[in-house]
Amino acid sequence: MRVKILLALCLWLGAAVSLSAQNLLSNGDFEAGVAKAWGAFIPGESKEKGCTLSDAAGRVGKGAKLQAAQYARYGAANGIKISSNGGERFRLSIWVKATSNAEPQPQTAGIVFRCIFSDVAGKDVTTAIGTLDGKVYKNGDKVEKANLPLPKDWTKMQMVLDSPANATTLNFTLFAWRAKGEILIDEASVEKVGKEVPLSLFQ
Ligand SMILES: [Ca+2]
Repeated sequence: MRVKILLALCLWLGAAVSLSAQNLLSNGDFEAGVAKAWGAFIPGESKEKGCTLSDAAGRVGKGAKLQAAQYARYGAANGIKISSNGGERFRLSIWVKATSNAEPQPQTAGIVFRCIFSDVAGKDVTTAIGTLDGKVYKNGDKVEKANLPLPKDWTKMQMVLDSPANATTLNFTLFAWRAKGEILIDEASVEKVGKEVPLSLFQ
């Protein structure tokens, strides 16, 4: 009897493990500290705006904090190597929360979630930009006109994308998109999923 229960438990645990897809992003949960696998992406226009990426309390355990003294576009970046054959489906997600001192520049997206597939030479093949209302855009032009409030509670942002042929890297960046103050991030994930998972529709 005891053996049967043990066997049933092993089968149940095995099924549970195979059902939950593997997170391909190194240190996606930030438990090893933001210095491992993550880097601050601060474009030239934001260099003088006091932008930093540092450790902070997360939604679960440790997380990270984006902080800017002035309205700035900058982010936290990570990435994975992928097959150049294309056609692999990935689900990307991250949790975000704006602190009480965070403020978006009026008429901007506040926070965006960007995926760039790039080739072996580092050239962008496909770009996708997700906004807080769940929409996904092919470039940043429309994002500039979005007018979205920052989330005061932990909020999940997600995209499902197919990798294009010739892309060898999936670049994952969570941006403060012209916001100042502190934005918390945690539980970033990139999973390979089946074709039954619906793709994000581009605007
Ligand atoms: Ca965490």
